[in-house]
Amino acid sequence: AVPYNHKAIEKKWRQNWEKNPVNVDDGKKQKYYCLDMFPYPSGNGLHVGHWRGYVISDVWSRYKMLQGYYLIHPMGWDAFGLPAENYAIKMGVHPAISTAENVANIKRQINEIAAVYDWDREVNTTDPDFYKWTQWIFVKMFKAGLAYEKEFPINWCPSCKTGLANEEVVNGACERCGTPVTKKNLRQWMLKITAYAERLLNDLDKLDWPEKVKKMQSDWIGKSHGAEIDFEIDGSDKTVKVYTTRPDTLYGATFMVLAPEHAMAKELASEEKRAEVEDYIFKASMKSSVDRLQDKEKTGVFTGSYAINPINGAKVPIWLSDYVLADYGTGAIMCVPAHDDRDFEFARKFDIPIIQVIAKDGVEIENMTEAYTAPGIMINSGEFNGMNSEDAKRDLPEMLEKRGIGKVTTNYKLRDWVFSRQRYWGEPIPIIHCDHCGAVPVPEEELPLRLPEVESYQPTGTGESPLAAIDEWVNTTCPVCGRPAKRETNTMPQWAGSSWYFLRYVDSHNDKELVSREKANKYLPVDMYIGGVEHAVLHLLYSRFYTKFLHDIGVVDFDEPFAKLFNQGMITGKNGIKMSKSKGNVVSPDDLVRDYGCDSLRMYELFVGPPELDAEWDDRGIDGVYRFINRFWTLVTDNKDKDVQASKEMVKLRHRMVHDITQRLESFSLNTVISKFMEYNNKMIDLAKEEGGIDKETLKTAVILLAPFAPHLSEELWEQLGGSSSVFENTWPEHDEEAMKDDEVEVPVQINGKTRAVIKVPAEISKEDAIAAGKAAVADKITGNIIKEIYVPKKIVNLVVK
Ligand code: ANZ
Ligand code: ZN
Repeated sequence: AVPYNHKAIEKKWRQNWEKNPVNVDDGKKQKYYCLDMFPYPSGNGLHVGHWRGYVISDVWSRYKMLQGYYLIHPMGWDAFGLPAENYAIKMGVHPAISTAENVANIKRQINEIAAVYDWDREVNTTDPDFYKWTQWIFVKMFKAGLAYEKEFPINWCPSCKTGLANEEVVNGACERCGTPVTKKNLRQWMLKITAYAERLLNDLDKLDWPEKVKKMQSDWIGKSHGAEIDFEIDGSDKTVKVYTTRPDTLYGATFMVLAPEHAMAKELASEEKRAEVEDYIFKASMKSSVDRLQDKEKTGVFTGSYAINPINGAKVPIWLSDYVLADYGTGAIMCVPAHDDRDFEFARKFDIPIIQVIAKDGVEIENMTEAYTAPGIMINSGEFNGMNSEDAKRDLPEMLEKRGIGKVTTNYKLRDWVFSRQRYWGEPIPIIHCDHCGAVPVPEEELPLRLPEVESYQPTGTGESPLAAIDEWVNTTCPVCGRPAKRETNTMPQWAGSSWYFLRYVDSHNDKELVSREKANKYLPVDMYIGGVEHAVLHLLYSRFYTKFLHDIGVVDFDEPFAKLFNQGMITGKNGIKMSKSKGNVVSPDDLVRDYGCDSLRMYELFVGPPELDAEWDDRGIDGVYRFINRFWTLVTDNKDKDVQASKEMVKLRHRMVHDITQRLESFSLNTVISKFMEYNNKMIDLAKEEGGIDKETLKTAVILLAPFAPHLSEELWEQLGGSSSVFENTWPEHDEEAMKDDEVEVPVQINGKTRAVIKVPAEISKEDAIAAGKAAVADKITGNIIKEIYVPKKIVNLVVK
């Protein structure tokens, strides 16, 4: 037989697919939209880790194609952002040029995977035809009151010299460069994602997503129920509002803490405390968020003022401390050291009284060494004594509301989205500032507002983007009153384009609309979204917000973008270290493709482990997959011309193979699909030997089952088996439960040579199972100890009893 030659076969079928695309919309098929998270076209190229996600999504896509769907399986480029700009600063190359080079390079590398991407749908977020719509969405949000300006201390990366969203700060450091993030007071464009908090939370129920990701989103949205309680300031007619989720502990509030940024922080300072308070406020403002988060030791300053606990009239000192965040709740808290860890620590350090109001098992704890945070029975709480604290927690807010000292509230951790960047390589925010008319959007018909050329990409560090230096661009006229006006010079964050790109794929050449309603309804939403889990609270939340907004303004009819989500694990280098150029542990796919072929590498990418888990890469393992492919090749090519009738055994094997492969595919257990293939391949080889060959239908079935995984090989073998068109024109094989069953045989069960019963068992039953079935059938007839058990396959079970 002709040996397997991956080079020739893969070349042949690539050319063939180009001429005769296998995924076509005949208008009758149902659609299936399988989406990859589109890549950032970096200059580093693809390594075997990048392959994994693309292979997983392609296998799934080809499987869906074989199930008869018309596939939406697009690819594009998330190409705005800091790396291209940093490269421009270093090398002096315009980001548009380096981006185009990188795109061309990565596209070539992605094509090596042989995924069925529909390149006609390709999008690039830096293409004016694309960002026209990114800007259009912004204008619509502005008109809907969801985009607004605000000056406040934002997260600031001193190295990238730009503001960052909360989501871009990881453990207090810049997500991009790892530099500790500080605060800077800047005018920002904000998107009011908080207006969608409740829907973003509730609609998680609709989604077939990993529970882990849903939990991360709901924690990020962070809804909590509690009360706002007013504390009067002693000797003043002013009050301070606190937010608490534990109103049941109100009697135990022995002090109050305000965030240093709280509006009343300064005025609460008494004469003798003023200098100390101002010093503390200043120091807190200089502290980076890392320090604030990581400080082990609590710090604080007493303001010299007191508040009145509204429930019992107790006078409690008011402190400032940076463990209270300015932008959560009311920025002020009532402190209950007996029942809150942070308050306990603070009270211990500054010698503030601790009053226990919840008793553990009904008894007061003597000499508390730590806060008691669990529920219990209320004590030292006047009229509430003896009540269960959980009941009080539920009922108290309403009671306080009735007495006019509080209000039932819910709070969200989710903040509005800081949407401006002081950088060059992003979509210009389409706003014009007019002294008379305020912020005015660029008229929709004038979009796209093109990013102008600049001389220097260097961030200015003054809080203005490099665009601010281009006078001819900045100076314009107001679209409303025609007076001289200035353009907004901030650009959008990288997330802007990726928040909606999946919509554009289904109508990527439309120059009239973002997407036509007809196409949107026909092809969207996305059925399966595949990508890394690192996007759980960033991109995946923003996309949901954008989709809901576009739904609300009537652009699309659905309000969730991604019905199903799959997060693949990472491929790591030795010892689980992330593959990256900087770590020097990158494995390039090129040599492997050259030596083993694309099909082998595709299968090996899956074989390395459960797709949802991280897997350590080891080149050597690919040999096993390559051997399997060769053995399968030989099996098919050796047997394709024999005219063999399928035996009952072979039919059974075929149906079981269809069943096992399909079931594992359906449950996304793609690594075990590969091992099942190996197992069935061996079984087919053995049976073919026994029976002098293997029937065509079994061979064809195996070739179709393998097609999503090894498409070139399958096409070639399909052709050799006499198939007239592509293997992907077939429909996915179905199994027949009846045909999968083992034959049954009747077996006499003897005790000491005497037949006592007859059992029906599968012909291929194991010895243990046959004897167990035999024993059960004659259980009431066994009178002594069994000293020997015999099973002659398909003939007899004999028990020797003494
Ligand atoms: C009194 C109390 C007693 C509290 C007790 C807790 C335990 P979540 O669940 O995260 O919403 N808090 C409120 N605003 C804060 C802010 N701006 N910065 C820091 N902490 C703040 O937490 C709400 C609880 O966190 C609130 O309930 C408040 O402390 C604190 F035994 O009030 B609690
Ligand atoms: Zn004007």
